[in-house]
Amino acid sequence: MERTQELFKKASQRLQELSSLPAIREDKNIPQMLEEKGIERRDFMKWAGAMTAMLSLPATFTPLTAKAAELADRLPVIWLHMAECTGCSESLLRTDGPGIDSLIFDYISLEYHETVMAAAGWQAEHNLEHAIEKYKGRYVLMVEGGIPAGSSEFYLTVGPHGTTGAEHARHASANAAAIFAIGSCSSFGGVQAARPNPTNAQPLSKVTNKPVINVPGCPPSEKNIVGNVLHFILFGTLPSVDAFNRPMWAYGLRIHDLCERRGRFDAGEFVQEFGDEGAKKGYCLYKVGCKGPYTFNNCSKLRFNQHTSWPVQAGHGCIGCSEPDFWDTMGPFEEPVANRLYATAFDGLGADKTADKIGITLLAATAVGVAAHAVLSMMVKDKENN
Ligand code: FSX
Ligand code: SF4
Ligand code: F3S
Repeated sequence: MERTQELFKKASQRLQELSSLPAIREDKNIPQMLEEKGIERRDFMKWAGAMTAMLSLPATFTPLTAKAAELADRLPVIWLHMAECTGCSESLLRTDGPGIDSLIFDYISLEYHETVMAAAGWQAEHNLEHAIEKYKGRYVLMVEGGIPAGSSEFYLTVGPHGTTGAEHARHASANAAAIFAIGSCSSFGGVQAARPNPTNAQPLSKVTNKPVINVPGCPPSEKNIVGNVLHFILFGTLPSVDAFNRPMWAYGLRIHDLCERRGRFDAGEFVQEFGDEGAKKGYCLYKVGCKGPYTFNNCSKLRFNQHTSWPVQAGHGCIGCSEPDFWDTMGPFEEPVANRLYATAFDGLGADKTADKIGITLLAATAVGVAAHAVLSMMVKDKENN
């Protein structure tokens, strides 16, 4: 209890301090902007309540989360793009009816976001320098995409001076208050870094020597992106993280732990092939390749597009997109991993035969979570060496 009170006091003080900083715009603030967009106070508070729960904070923190969202324009966001598909930005900004998350984000990242800003060329470069200078030491840097690091960094250049992606990211990192690698590409290298990684794409954490919080997923949900900003506004510190520098509040549990099909898994009810009777009945997708038992993320709880759906709900297994090197370690995406675990790591038992066996062995293999991922990586490496 005392600890909660302390945290509450700390966050209140922090918000007090932030409110004395100048806002991005003089003529308007976030509550006004939301009102103009037709968001009612009641809905805003409901949203703040949901975000509070998502950040694993007690419900009493809801007014603070609401205040943090209203003060988001004190810590503007600079968002850089490297080698990627822009799916992370899409995840956040292109929901059919913009939610509170995307409205706030849009508002605070107007200073510099290469996809959504109007400027191009020299003007864009000027805007970036201007934003870095103006908000020195207090902007939040978000970087999307893997970063080619050479034989030549010139696989990726940005803007009229031909600045390399790596230089660009290092330069913007130098004066950031907090740095987030958005998406699996920026967190771990992503599809660019998949073998044979022709551009030697690297995660952001290998390019800058400043601390980087990873927010993986290909793409991550809008909630995981905005939740990180809110957390930083509330506490001014980086969240507690797992072994891969992912915030525990978002990546602390496996997809499998909260999956709506988990009862089917436990009962041994599996889709055998796409389109069969089991698929129509919503059976577990493990046998058609679901990697939920090996993947740490909150998709099964929070879903995407304002909580509408997520891969397993849509009928396809999780492909493990928030795990390091998932392109190399999680494939084939429509075959169960246990086929390989049985056949190799577990002494040649052969492919999974019965549903019971899958359940028992899989649970044993995933009880240690991260270790399961290590087993997969090891197997891929072994395969390559042989
Ligand atoms: Fe794409 Fe972002 Fe995947 Fe990567 O997402 S959705 S390739 S994580 O960097 O744009
Ligand atoms: Fe859900 Fe996949 Fe686990 Fe089945 S294996 S319960 S579909 S996460
Ligand atoms: Fe990715 Fe699996 Fe979620 S594929 S989006 S981590 S369900």
